[in-house]
Amino acid sequence: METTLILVKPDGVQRGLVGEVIGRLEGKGLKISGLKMIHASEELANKHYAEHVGKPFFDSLVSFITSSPLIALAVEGENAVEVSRNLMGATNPKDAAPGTIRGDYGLTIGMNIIHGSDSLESAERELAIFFESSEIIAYDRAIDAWIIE
Ligand code: DAT
Ligand code: MG
Repeated sequence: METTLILVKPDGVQRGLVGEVIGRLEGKGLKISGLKMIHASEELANKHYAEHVGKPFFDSLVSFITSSPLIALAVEGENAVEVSRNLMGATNPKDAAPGTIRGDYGLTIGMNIIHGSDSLESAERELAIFFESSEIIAYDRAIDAWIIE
């Protein structure tokens, strides 16, 4: 079973899309195993976006993600990384398919509502940035008997 890091970015929180995003993840059958609101510091943002250091959009990315609170989620399920990336849609909302979160709610690349880890290795690294291990909680859901074969 995989666990991935999802962020509802500051634009998603400001626009009141937290429930919508969580609803889509839950509706798909994924399970929330951790959840918190954070107003990210520059230090945390630099760590999270380390792979983008030096890119032309890095400074604006850090200033956006630290501009207002975000919601961090640990999301668990079979193929959770790939499944949640598919729910998110393409990085640039203008190219994201309708029916995806970015396709339905985003307009420009700098404000694309949601982050999701892009691999299991990224998920492990990013989850450790946002959550203590004790904040990711293992529990059973009765409904999983009707979601997972
Ligand atoms: P994703 O969020 O789909 O994993 P990414 O990891 O390549 O995309 O980039 C991280 C974020 O940086 C992305 O959600 C929005 C921003 N970004 C990426 N490419 C950009 C670009 N060319 N111009 C401006 N912002 C960009
Ligand atoms: Mg990425």
